[in-house]
Amino acid sequence: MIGKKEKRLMKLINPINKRTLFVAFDHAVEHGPTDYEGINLDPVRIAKIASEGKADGLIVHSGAARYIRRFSNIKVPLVIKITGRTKLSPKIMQSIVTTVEEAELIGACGVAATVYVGSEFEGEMLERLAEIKRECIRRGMPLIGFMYPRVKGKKKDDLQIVRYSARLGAELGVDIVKTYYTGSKESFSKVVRDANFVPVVAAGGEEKFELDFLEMVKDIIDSGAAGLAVGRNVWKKNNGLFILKQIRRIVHGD
Ligand code: FBP
Repeated sequence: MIGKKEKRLMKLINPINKRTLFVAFDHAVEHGPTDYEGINLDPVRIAKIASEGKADGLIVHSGAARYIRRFSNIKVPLVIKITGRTKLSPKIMQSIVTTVEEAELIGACGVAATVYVGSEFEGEMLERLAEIKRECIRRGMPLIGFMYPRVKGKKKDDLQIVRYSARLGAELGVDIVKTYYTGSKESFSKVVRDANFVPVVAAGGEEKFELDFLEMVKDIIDSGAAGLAVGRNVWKKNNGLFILKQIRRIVHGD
């Protein structure tokens, strides 16, 4: 019999091609609205793009999720980010900001939690990951681990530490690992191979020229990754919906 978790996962990952495409919109928490001056940060606007571009999920915090549910009838599957931090704090750490119970009440198909692997607060974040997993298991809720390296003196997309971080997520039992793209399909295929018992998705990263970004998407898929979670390269663009549709064509072939 298919359990709650499998049913939810089937909404987030295409059960036939095993691929997925998320739109990520947790940036106003992590970076603040002032980093995106001039961009319309209304969650309903972004949810509309995600839905019309047929994203497999939209990653948002609980307040934005509630707002989308209340003020629109957009049907995109929601993944609720349950950890967070602001860039105003010097601590490289994410706290639990929403419970799995709350995410379930809002109707989420999954929850997402960040671990800064290698940060001096890694221990606390891993303990919190254990608490989150316990609740996810109890409620049949898929967990996406944002396994993000934060090692002093190292670039965030350094291959060795990205490989280590992705593998850590797989070992610790998250359902989907999301991590930084390492810049080439050859290098990212190592990340995917190391964590090959869970789907691995790449973060989109900073805004790029459209064609360069689409080239990167092709490389991500050719590396064997399950897909990607794209934020700025969609909702910062004037033609975000058009770009998302192009990304979808590469990820899912339709
Ligand atoms: P992008 O496609 O814009 O990179 O979004 C992916 C994401 O993981 C977001 O979910 C998150 O807010 C952001 O990147 C974090 O980026 P960073 O760790 O570089 O601050």
